[in-house]
Amino acid sequence: MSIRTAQEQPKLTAGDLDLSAIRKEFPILSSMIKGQSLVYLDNAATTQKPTVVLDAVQEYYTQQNSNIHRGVHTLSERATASYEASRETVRRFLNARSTEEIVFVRGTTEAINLVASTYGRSTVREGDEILITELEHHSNIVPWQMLCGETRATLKVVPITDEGAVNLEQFEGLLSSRTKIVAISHVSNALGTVNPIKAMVAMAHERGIPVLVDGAQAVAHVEVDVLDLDCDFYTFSGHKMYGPTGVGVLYGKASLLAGMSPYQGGGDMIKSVTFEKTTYNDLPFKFEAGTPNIAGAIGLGAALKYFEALDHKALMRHEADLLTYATEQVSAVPGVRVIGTASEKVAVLSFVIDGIHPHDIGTILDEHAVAIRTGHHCAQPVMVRYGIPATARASLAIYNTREDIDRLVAGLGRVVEVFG
Ligand code: C6P
Repeated sequence: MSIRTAQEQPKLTAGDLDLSAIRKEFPILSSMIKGQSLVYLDNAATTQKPTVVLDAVQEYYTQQNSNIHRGVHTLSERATASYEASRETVRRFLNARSTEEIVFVRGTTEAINLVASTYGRSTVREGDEILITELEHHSNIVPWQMLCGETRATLKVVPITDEGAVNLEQFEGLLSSRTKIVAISHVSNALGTVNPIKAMVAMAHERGIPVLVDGAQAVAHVEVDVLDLDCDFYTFSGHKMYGPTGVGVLYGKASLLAGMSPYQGGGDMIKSVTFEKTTYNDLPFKFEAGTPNIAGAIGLGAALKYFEALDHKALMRHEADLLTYATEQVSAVPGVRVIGTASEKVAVLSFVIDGIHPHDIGTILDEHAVAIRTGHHCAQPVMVRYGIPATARASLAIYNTREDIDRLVAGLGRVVEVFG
């Protein structure tokens, strides 16, 4: 990997934002791929990491490396303090009431499986229903399907419109006395649609139904306040939020978490063990069996602090401007059809080009050092809804620029020349 020096980078701004300064925080963005500077537009799959996150992980391993909640020695105390400080950072970021409500997990997928396996198994019975939407990621479909298989409950699905929005009337119509949990994405990874979570939670709560929100694609792009949303569970992954892989968060209302059985058994989730009986630890430790991803949690804390310090209004304006620009420019390429045109959408531009397979689009773009994702994006029901096997997806982050979009569009021009 060769790195261009900062002096060689052109100064980039967007409104009041100094994009050059932001980009300098992310070392990998200076990479050269196949002799050209990298254009990274696969942020919905995973975001790049700023130096502060890389440093926090390195600092943990070089100055604190030790197990947590166990040792009385100095390193263990330091590591425990850093890990628990990250939990407080997550609490503040989500505006949760207490750190008891913040469980560190491997990521969104594990968080949803945890809720389905514990809360789900204890509350869902034969004849009950679980309500999801047509735009869910597999991680917010399969755990509920597995639960339905075990309990003989039924998975109900709210359809989406041609634009890719959830129809609220149909959503409300599908809530019934049989519905035991609603599980919905805040933002769709395949379409970019932002769901009106607050209104959906209110509708479910009127009928006493708890709501889990899959926030994997939301946290880096929209403001999340779990008290304001009033959702019962909120999940996200560190790696889509400028943090490390292998760490994520389950927020749950303490009143619900307290009544749930543990997900896994082992160290850290116990108070005492005899062969006859185990007493479980307090929240949130009851759900953190075994040695957790300590470095990951510390890195995630650093990522959230980095993100919190940025000018959010300016960033949201910048991302919205980029999405509009990208949509206009990409739509002008011959044969392009944008998939997902909901009025409320962020950061994701999914599209197909007549007669050209999305994998061919991705391969040619890679020749031009433009990284996008192609495929079904682990949202196969969305592809079925639109009658397509796959899309090409460009997804944005705070460090992307209009120049990145221009490189994408130039690459698409080449795709059309080769395959069109
Ligand atoms: N979407 C994408 O390219 P994990 O893998 O557990 O960190 O996140 C799973 C997940 C759950 N919900 C949504 C809405 C998601 O977008 C994802 C991950 C990636 O779109 C990888 S498939």
